[in-house]
Amino acid sequence: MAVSVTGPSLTLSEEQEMIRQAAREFAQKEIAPIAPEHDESGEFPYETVRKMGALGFMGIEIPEAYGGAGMDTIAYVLAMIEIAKADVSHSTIMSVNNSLYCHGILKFGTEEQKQKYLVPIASGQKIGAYSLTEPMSGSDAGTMKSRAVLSEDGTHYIINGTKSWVTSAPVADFILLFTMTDASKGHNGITAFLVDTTQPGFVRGKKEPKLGIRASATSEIYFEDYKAPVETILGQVGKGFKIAMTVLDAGRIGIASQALGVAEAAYEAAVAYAREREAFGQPIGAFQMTQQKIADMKTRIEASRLLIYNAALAKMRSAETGERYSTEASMAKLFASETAMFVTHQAVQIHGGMGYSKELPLERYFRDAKITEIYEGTSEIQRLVIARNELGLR
Ligand code: COS
Repeated sequence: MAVSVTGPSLTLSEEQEMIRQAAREFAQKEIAPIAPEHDESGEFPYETVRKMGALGFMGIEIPEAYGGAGMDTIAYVLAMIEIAKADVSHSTIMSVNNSLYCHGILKFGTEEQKQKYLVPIASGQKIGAYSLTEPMSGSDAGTMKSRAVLSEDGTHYIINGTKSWVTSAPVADFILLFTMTDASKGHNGITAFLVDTTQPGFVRGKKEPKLGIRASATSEIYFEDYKAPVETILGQVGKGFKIAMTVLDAGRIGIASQALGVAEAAYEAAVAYAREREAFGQPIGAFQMTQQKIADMKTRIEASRLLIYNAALAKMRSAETGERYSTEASMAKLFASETAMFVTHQAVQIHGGMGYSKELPLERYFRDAKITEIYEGTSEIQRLVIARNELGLR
């Protein structure tokens, strides 16, 4: 008997159904089999990431004219769920490329910047990253220490400082960087730059050894008198914080989707195991304690899906109205990431000793799920965003 993981909550278009199928087939055939060895070795999966680019998964919402697949946010979340279901690391690389990098350039970039910095990344020939966090500035993103100083002739900025926890930094060709051009102005002193990682003054730090998403490469980066031409400013000087936040709203929908993907993978494994595994003369699924777990897992998964679709639709409407969808994105990320932790935890428990063994992917799902409650804004930050918006405190 098949496990139903997609409720009739949204009628998909032919195009959306197609990308879901394509992502599912690719993920199950090419990503799932290599995920355990990349988790073990921590090696970046260049080959499958290149193929994801060829399939259009690295710039799903970017118009074809700029190298993307020209699809909508629902298509993006469907593909993300499928990729994450096979491997969260792959979906992390995909999410940063799509929403934290490409989305920002499409929204705020000039035509020239789009040609140079968007086309190669959206088409998957090159890899993009996003860099906001610093060693002493994570959740409190407005307090960064890195600095960009305008040259005397006004042609470029000299950037110095350290950024940390930069997803894909060890492999990125271009990075969307947020740094301070006028510290006296606080949030309004932050500016976004498009950084070319082949230029002098850009230095990569050591790769972070991580609990999960081990095939997605993360590192610190250092700017040592990096020369950023004024043409590489994204948007306007001093508008970087708002760009960073706008882009994170989009990113959070991607993270919610990857959380749902890993939750689905763990849930399907748990249901199959509960049907097969016997104890005290009957399948463990016949025990009410197991049934309670299954019911709660399934309910939270489907609620996550609805919140994700809701956020995706809000983002699509926002393209017309300009209205923010921060609350919808934060609710989706908050609920889906906590669901991913809940479901992977319960799935390990249902599997007992086997859930703890590296012979099955459950322990990897459990480790990978944790990051979704942390990056692109912790659960605490999502609650803060939702509550502030509801209370009119922004
Ligand atoms: N879209 C557009 N503008 C936004 C925004 C959003 N989602 N969120 C905030 N802003 C604007 C505000 O409207 C405000 O503008 P004005 O100065 O014109 O009023 C400005 O940005 C400052 O906002 P605020 O005062 O709310 O900033 P805070 O310092 O209080 O920080 C939070 C707000 C905590 C929400 C923000 O710092 C945040 O999201 N932190 C988490 C960062 C994160 O996710 N890091 C992970 C990076 S990726 S691993």
